[in-house]
Parts: sequence; C-alpha cells; structure tokens
Amino acid sequence: MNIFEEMAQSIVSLDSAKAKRLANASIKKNIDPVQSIELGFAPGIQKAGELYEQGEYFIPQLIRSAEVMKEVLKILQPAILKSGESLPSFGKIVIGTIEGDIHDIGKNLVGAMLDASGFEIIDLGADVPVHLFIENAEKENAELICTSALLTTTMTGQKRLIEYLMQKGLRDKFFVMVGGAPVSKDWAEKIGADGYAENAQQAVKVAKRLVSRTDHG
Ligand code: B12
Repeated sequence: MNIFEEMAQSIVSLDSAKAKRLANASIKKNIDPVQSIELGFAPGIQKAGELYEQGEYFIPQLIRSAEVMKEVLKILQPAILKSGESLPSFGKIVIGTIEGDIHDIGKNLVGAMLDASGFEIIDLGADVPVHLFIENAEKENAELICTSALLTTTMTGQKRLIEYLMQKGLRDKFFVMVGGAPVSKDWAEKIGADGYAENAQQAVKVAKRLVSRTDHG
C-alpha cells in the first residue's frame, strides 16, 4: 500500500492515531499537503460515505470518520497556509456553508487553499443564513462570496443568495462562486453564479480569474 492508500485506509478504519501519524510523516517527507488531502485522506472520507450509503456504516461511524479527517486537517492546514505566506493579497473572500447544512470539511479545505494562494478569508463557518453572507461581504468590502452546499436540499440556498443580492441591488458588487459535492457547472450557470469549481485547486484558479476581471465592483 502506498502512503496515499494508507491515508485513505486510516480514515475508513477510523484510526485517528494512524491518520495523524501519516499526516505528520507526509510533512516530514515534504509531500505536498494538498496532495495528501486530495489523493489520500479525502478519498478515505468518500469511501466512508459509500459504506454509509451501502448500509455498512451508520451515522456514528460517519461522524467519527469526519472527526478523524478534521484532526488531519488541523495538522495539514498550517502547512498549506505556510506555502502562501509571502504572497500579495488578491482581495477578500467571504466563505461559508449555506444555511441548514453542517458539512464543513470541503469548505475548510477550499478556504485554506484560497488563503494559501493570497486571498484574505473571512470564514463564517457552517449553517450560515443567506443574509449573513451579504452583510459580511458588505462590511468587509469583499470581492467574492463563496458558498458550499453538500445537500441537494441546501443547494437552493445558493440560488436564494443570488436572488437576495439582486433584490438589494448588490448583484454587481460581488462575484459569487458556488461548490459542494451535489453542485455542478450547470447548476452554477442556472442560478447565475459567476464561478463554480469541483475542488479546492480549481477554486483558486476560478477565484483568481474572477478577481482579475474588471467588469464588476
Ligand atoms: C462527512 C460527511 C458528513 C459529516 C459532516 C462532518 C463535517 N463537519 O463536515 C456528518 C456525519 C456530520 C454528516 C451529516 C449529514 N450528512 Co453527510 N456526508 C459526509 C460525506 C461522507 C463526506 C463529505 C466530505 O466531507 N467530503 C470530503 C470533502 C473534501 O469533499 P467536499 O465536501 O465535496 O468538498 C470538495 C468539493 O465539493 C469542493 N467544494 C466544497 N465546497 C465548496 C465551495 C466552493 C465555493 C467551491 C468553489 C468548491 C467547494 O471542493 C472541496 C475540496 O475538493 C458525504 C458523502 C460525499 N460523497 O460527499 C455525505 C453526504 C453529503 N451527507 C449526506 C447526508 C444525507 C447527511 C445527513 C442529512 C445525514 C442525516 N440523516 O443526518 C447529515 C446532514 C446534517 C446537516 N443538516 O447538514 C448525503 C447528502 C445527500 C444529498 N445529496 O442531499 C451524502 C452525499 C451521503 C449520502 N450519499 O447519503 N455528513
């Protein structure tokens, strides 16, 4: 088994000690922390999700796998942030998981990657009401609002955010980027979002492309 497979396995087997050991070892071995997450630990949590769907895992196991993942991110995130310490600022981003949705692992990862790439991140956490995204974006004079949704039922909040911006006459003031497992490019286009990305690396590319545009703000 290679180190990435071992990482995935440590999440699936809910082995916190092993997962942390592998995360620390990967830093010592100079393995890119983003790769450790995307190729190692994240596939592990996806596998845990599949086992849950197949009825082999129940909610407690799923919660435990997410906790182990979070412990790993605590170790790897500082390494991700360090890689971006001396970058110029590309502007502020307000990010959060949409109302009714407590999934925050992917959102945290996207936030950390954007942070490491030179954006200033205002992380509102999870289960964030639509109006709070907008109030904070105005207060902080943000360039971009990023919302994460992991449930088909909460994706609609991403649409409401854009409708709310339009109602308040603020649609042109902020770029809006959406993401999360059930979210697609089609959905982003349908609701009139400015950007969509399927993972954290892509999110950085799309965010940079958006803020370099001059037809907004
Ligand atoms: C871990 C997990 C949990 C954990 C969450 C812990 C936490 N703090 O986040 C716990 C156990 C608490 C949980 C709870 C529930 N969960 Co859950 N969960 C998952 C699971 C297995 C993995 C999610 C995850 O962390 N993936 C790893 C990260 C790295 O990936 P990601 O989130 O997709 O993020 C990446 C991209 O999507 C993207 N991205 C994410 N956000 C953003 C934002 C922007 C702006 C951009 C550009 C990109 C982007 O970049 C990220 C990095 O690459 C998924 C299964 C799955 N395959 O997604 C189910 C899943 C999402 N959960 C599901 C369900 C149903 C629930 C519950 C309702 C279960 C219940 N009956 O109580 C509750 C929800 C409660 C609530 N109100 O929110 C369903 C959703 C079904 C649906 N389509 O609506 C799934 C798909 C499982 C399933 N197949 O049934 N869950």
